Amino acid sequence: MNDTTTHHRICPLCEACCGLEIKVQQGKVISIRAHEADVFSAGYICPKGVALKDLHEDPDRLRTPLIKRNGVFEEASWDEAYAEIERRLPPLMAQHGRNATAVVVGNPSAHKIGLLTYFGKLARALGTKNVFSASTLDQMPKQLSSGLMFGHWLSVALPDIARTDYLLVLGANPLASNGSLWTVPDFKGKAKALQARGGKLVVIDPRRTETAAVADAHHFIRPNADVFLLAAMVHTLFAEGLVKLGTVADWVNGVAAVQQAVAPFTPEAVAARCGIAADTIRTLTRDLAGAPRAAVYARIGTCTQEYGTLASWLVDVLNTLTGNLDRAGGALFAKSAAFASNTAGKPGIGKGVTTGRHRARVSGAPEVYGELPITCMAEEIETSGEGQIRALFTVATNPVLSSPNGPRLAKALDQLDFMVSMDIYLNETTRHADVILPGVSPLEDFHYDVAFPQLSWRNHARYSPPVLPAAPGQPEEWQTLLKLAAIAQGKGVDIDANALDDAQFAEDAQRLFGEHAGAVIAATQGLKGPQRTLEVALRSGPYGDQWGRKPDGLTLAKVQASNASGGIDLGELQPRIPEMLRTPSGKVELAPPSLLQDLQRAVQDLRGLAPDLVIIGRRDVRTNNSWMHNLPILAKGPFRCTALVHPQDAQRLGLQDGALADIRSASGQVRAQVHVSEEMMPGVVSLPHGWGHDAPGAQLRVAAERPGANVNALLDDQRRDPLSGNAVLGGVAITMQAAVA
Ligand SMILES: Nc1nc2c(c(=O)[nH]1)N[C@H]1C(S)=C(S)[C@@H](COP(=O)(O)OP(=O)(O)OC[C@H]3O[C@@H](n4cnc5c(=O)[nH]c(N)nc54)[C@H](O)[C@@H]3O)O[C@H]1N2
Ligand SMILES: Nc1nc2c(c(=O)[nH]1)N[C@H]1C(S)=C(S)[C@@H](COP(=O)(O)OP(=O)(O)OC[C@H]3O[C@@H](n4cnc5c(=O)[nH]c(N)nc54)[C@H](O)[C@@H]3O)O[C@H]1N2
Ligand code: SF4
Ligand SMILES: [Mo]
Repeated sequence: MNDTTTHHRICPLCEACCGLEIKVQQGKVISIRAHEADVFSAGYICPKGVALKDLHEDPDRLRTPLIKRNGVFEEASWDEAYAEIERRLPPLMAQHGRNATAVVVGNPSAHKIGLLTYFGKLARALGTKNVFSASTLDQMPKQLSSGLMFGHWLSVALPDIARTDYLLVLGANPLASNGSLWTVPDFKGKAKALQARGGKLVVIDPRRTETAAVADAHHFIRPNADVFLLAAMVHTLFAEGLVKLGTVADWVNGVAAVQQAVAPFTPEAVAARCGIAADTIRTLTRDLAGAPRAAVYARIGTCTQEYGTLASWLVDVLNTLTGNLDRAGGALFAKSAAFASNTAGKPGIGKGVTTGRHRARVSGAPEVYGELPITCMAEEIETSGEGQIRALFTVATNPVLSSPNGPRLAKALDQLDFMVSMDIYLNETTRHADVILPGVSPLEDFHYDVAFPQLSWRNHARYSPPVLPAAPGQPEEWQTLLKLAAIAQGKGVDIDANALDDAQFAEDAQRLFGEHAGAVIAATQGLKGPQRTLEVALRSGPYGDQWGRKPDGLTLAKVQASNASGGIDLGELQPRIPEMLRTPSGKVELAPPSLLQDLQRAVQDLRGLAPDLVIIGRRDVRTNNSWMHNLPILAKGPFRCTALVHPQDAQRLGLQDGALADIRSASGQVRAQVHVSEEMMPGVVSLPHGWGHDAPGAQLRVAAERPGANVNALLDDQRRDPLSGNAVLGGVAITMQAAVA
């Protein structure tokens, strides 16, 4: 009897969001391959997609809540776990106040609709200003520069790779990472097509990466120098009369202010700082300005540095001043079918963004989009006084490995009075918790992507039903979040998450739809949780059926029905200025005052000397941040946590290929295996993050066999981009010497 069923789901493991075809027999996954008919990813997949089977079956993946009693984790029922939280949290809040609690949310939450749309309810119920996330280890600089320029943090200008003639990439390696803040499955195929049309791909990176290897040109840059290079390129545009605004000319404020601000950044003034010759900077600028259609794209390497927001801003200044903003083949904005703030409210104008509405207690770092820098978390736990963090919720995050000075944070976590982790593993971070609440495996969860269609190379709507049923009694993660929120609000543990959700939905409907609220509630009968939220977002969204007024428009049922045929394609990105702007002026703000002011820091630093030897990070296609080293299919093969060192550096430091070396910084020390590599810029060492799986008490049996070194033990939690609060993850001075046993 052939009882095989075929399912289609998008992959939740990275931002590329590839469509998968999953075959199941007798409740077991028998194969995972690319979904050829997927309208968005068109049959692309990387090795990680296949690993969803290993993730689902991983014996170390938690399926039952754990409660720590006398220092030892014991399996518990959900009722027991909630009761333990009810026993400990409300008294603590009553005694020490709301700001004694904190919540931190991590990367996988962006890939689970239940976590993403319900996490805020827990944060609001706690009522604390101590809200942290992996965003301040990652993309906050781009969110801030986009917010300041275009009025909303998810209005990110995306290269139109299918039509461009010239793509300049800085500090990103999409061949390994599959793209970020740019959902672009099969970057390699698209880059090849660009080259086949006669276009050019140019990469700026301190390492000759996999992406650089397929590019038409690659230039090394000193880590942390992108702001200087980009400012010099903008300077050159003005100096050589290459500025043209193109179709957005009537919608741009601040061109003259930018010209004045970049005056000190001549190519000659920045060349040594960047490690790039002045003539090369001029040529890069002329090529960019001269290409019929061009786009500049930059990611992690440019965000996770001291000038992260400035570099992110200057990328879009270049896009704008070369006439490439908001035109086909340039940098365009997606128009997402659901959840996009730049399709909601009054078109063309908005409140813009404000930061610093409150500040971190110890460092004084400003709030950005409601968050404080994650690197402030340890000191906020350690430092006594009003507002000291005593209770922490972690949601899908592993900051002990992911965040600078992880060892300090690990110690701080032990100082907490109470810690709850929503996570699927007992790992380096969650081992410090008092209660661990496991989430469903992605294969047991329905999904619709909230964030990534707002960042996609093409517009689309795809729905993923659950592939396998969840175990009986296993709540969905949004239900867990609602239960925790209810406990924090003193509503007790007995309250039913679904009833709570109904009540909150009724309130939301009243706020959003006023007199039509009753009709919306009636129209969404039978739906609950994020599925109901999704139905509302789709029907009210820019392609929606507007609750029947546009009968051809999208509804949840229509998107669901397209699942087997690969989803709904909503076409190429289109120009959207001015309609998508949400700035108070209704213009693109090319020269936000806070950025011009911060640029003075870079002016002061123009003559700054870069350290001799610095460390940066990297990604490998078979790993994902800190948590996929336990999956056998990905863990096998060559050891990936190696320190890449240029041959000249290896020679001068007496380091041997394959041997161990001690790497020291002002913050810490690790021992790592050396790999001598011509790929590196001399003076720069590359060590990937997410490793260091040797913490006692973690339950990651495969990962523990080859734990690797934690690069974040070398990084300083006090170094941040001051505007966005983003951590500095590269360009940090180190010394290296051969290890003596
Ligand atoms: N040095 C250095 N550090 C870095 C970076 C770098 O480039 N260099 N990159 C940074 C970046 S970009 C990011 S995004 C951060 C990521 O940092 P984190 O937010 O810590 O993300 P992960 O390392 O992916 O850890 C994910 C956690 O979620 C858990 N998890 C996985 N799936 C689920 C699920 O379905 N439900 C629940 N509840 N939990 C789940 C995992 O067990 C793990 O504990 O790391 C940052 N750290
Ligand atoms: N396989 C895999 N895919 C992933 C992840 C993963 O861990 N593994 N993580 C996911 C996550 S959370 C994210 S945010 C994305 C990130 O996606 P990407 O931004 O593409 O990240 P990386 O591959 O780390 O590429 C960053 C590049 O910046 C370079 N770099 C370092 N410092 C500098 C600098 O100062 N200037 C310049 N110009 N370059 C510099 C590094 O050498 C590296 O090549 O990847 C996602 N996809
Ligand atoms: S590139 Fe790989 S990990 Fe990323 S979504 Fe596609 S299959 Fe999943
Ligand atoms: Mo990330």
